[in-house]
Parts: sequence; C-alpha cells; structure tokens
Amino acid sequence: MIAKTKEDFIGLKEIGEICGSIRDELVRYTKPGITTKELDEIAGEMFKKAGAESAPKGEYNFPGYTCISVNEEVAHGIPGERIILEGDLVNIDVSGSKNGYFADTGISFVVGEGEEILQKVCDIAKEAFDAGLKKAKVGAKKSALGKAVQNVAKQHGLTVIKNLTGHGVGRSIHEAPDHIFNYYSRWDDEILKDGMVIAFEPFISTFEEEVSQADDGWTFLTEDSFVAQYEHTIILTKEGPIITTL
Ligand code: M2C
Ligand code: CO
Ligand code: CO
Repeated sequence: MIAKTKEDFIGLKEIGEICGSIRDELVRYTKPGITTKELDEIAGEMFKKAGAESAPKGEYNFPGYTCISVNEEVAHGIPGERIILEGDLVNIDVSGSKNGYFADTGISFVVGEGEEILQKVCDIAKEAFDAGLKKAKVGAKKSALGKAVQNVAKQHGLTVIKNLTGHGVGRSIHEAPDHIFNYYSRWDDEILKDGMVIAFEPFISTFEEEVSQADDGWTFLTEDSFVAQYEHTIILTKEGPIITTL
C-alpha cells in the first residue's frame, strides 16, 4: 500500500508494534525442551489480547498463528510437536492484522550454544538488511536493496536464496510490489515511492541459492545449507524509512 493519511501511519504502527512484541516474546521463550506448538500458542494468546489476527491464519488458512522453522526448515514452518534443542537454528516469523492494517517481521537465531557458522548466517542476514535499509529511499530503484543484500552475502562468502523475496504489505500480507528481490535484477526498474510499505526480508545461506517446498505444501526446505532470515515492515517516506516492527 501507499500510506497517505494519519490513520494509515497510526494503523500500520499499531500492528507493527504488536507483531514486533510477539516476535520478541517468542524468541525469549525459545529454550531447549519447548515445542514449536507451545511457542505458537503464546503468539495466539498475544494476538487475541491485542485484538489482532494472525495473517497466515486469516489470509491463507495456515495451520498456525506464526511460522516457526527449525534447521533444515527455512520458512513457513508449521508449529507442531517438534522439540527445540540446544544449538538449533530457529526462525520465528510473525505477521498479523488489526483494523485492516498488516505487518510482517521475522528473525533467525541460535538456541544457546551452537555451531559458529549458524551465528554467522544470522549476523549476516541482519547486516544485509541494514545495508538494504540504507538504500530504501524514496526515488531510488527498488533493485538497489537486492544489490546491497547480494553484495553483503558475497563479501562474507555466503549466498542469497533467490526464490524467496520481500514484498509489499499494508492492506494485506502480500501485495504490490510483489517482489523485493534479495539479489540484483537488472530488469527491475521500479522506483520506491513516498508512503510505500514493504516487508524487506533477506534470506542468507551458507552456500545454496534456492529452497524447495515440502510435501506438506507449506514448509520451505534447504537441501544441505543453513539459511537465516531477517525481516521488518518499513514505511518509506521522504524523511526516511519508518520501521513499524522494531
Ligand atoms: O512473507 C513471509 O515473510 C511470511 C509469510 C507468512 S504466510 C504463510 N511472513 C514469507 C517468508 C518466506 C516466504 C514467503 N513469505
Ligand atoms: Co514474514
Ligand atoms: Co514477508
């Protein structure tokens, strides 16, 4: 969407804060022994208390309030009986709506002590996000974000997942612009507009460039690499970007 009115900014910030606090609470609760379903139930309660709705459930009938992905699961992981273990690479992706406004945020992190490479992909996903954010200026090319993400990954000997992208958000969970690529696409000549709302989500891998979909029809899987994501909802303005999900 293009945010124009005071109500738009207030509505987007409200759901952004809700999703951000659910994300942070789930990260705090992610300890060895807890199941992904137990984590998701905390999110369900928090959405209810805030008068908000889970976007995956509301928009796609996803079997969970949030997407929780562990190790080989990269995104759209279905909360269930899987028990979190020390050293797991976990991604928590929270998206929701309230009063017709949407937000989307996600983070990957290592549970307790894990392999060094896992922390590295998480750190570089955040670094790639920050590099892209610097390019998120009204009047700039949308492709500048992907270029920045790809450069950061390359500098650290890592790769980007090309078949998962960021997207427009605001009045629904996925809307125009359809793709914020995580690599440089010379055919993408779209210009970032004042008020444009985007979910920017670099996916950084230890060496792969594509993920596949599991038989459950939801979960995106990596074959053999480790993948980390870092996502926020951003309103682009002439005065600079506003991150609604901090
Ligand atoms: O937009 C995402 O970040 C998710 C969508 C949840 S709806 C089931 N919030 C995303 C991540 C990976 C791939 C596609 N979309
Ligand atoms: Co998301
Ligand atoms: Co998203």
